[in-house]
Amino acid sequence: MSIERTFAMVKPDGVRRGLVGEIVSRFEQKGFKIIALKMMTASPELVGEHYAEHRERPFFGGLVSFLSGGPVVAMCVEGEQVVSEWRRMMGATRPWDSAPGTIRFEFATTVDENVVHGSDSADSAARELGLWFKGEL
Ligand code: DAT
Ligand code: MG
Repeated sequence: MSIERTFAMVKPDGVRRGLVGEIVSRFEQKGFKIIALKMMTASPELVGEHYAEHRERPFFGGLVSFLSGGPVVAMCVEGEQVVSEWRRMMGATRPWDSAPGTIRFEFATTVDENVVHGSDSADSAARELGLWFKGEL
């Protein structure tokens, strides 16, 4: 058994489109445990820190204004292999590369508004949970 925690998020496009229930229910149907969940509007500073690895990319400015431009739903989710499993449930970054049945396949058409976030490794999960749920877990 390898019980892990990951950081998951419904991005502003997902919240705006009323997909929070759909996405939360995927965790529940799968059997993963939601440890914490909150709706919030993130500051550009928090989003910039969250996406620090992309700071030099041409899309960084747009990414930060999109992510800080409306409420998101931030979650800490626990379960066996949940870091990689949630990435699999989300689908590929570019929706046209994502597999049928995944969230990005079913609900997204563009890479810049792709509905959900999930940590890409155990180290990223620990870092991102520390940022978004500082002192709360
Ligand atoms: P993921 O969200 O699958 O972890 P990532 O870490 O490579 O993908 O990129 C983070 C986010 O940045 C991604 O969800 C959407 C945005 N992004 C990535 N590549 C992009 C691009 N070429 N143009 C616009 N936005 C992009
Ligand atoms: Mg990423």
